[in-house]
Amino acid sequence: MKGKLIRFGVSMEDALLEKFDRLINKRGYTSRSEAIRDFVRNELVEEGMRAGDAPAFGVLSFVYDHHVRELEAKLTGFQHNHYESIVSTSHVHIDHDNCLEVIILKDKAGRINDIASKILSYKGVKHGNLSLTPAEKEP
Ligand code: NI
Repeated sequence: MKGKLIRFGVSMEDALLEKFDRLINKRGYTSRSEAIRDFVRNELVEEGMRAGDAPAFGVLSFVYDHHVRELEAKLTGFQHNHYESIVSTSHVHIDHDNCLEVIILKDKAGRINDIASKILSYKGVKHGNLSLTPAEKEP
């Protein structure tokens, strides 16, 4: 599939860009554009796998700064709104500023993905990861 190439600008903190450049260099990319295209494709493939109706377990882990205004209240409120999908939540105080939260979810894969995406999109949630496991054995 060869489409028209469109140029767009990306703004990033210098420290983050430096790390990005080191990462793509390590992985053998010769340009930022090539790396970003691949990263976007990978995300789209992942998204496709996660959109399904199949029952699944999800383990969502993420790090956040608990000083960010209202973030803890938002995270707790959101989880209460989805209590039927959430099996358990663990909280670890990493240091003075940062918390690690691990949430175990049980629902349809697509539903778990929607919940996880929303949590990871909150301002102050620094990074996170969702791991999905089928809840039913393959026939
Ligand atoms: Ni904490």
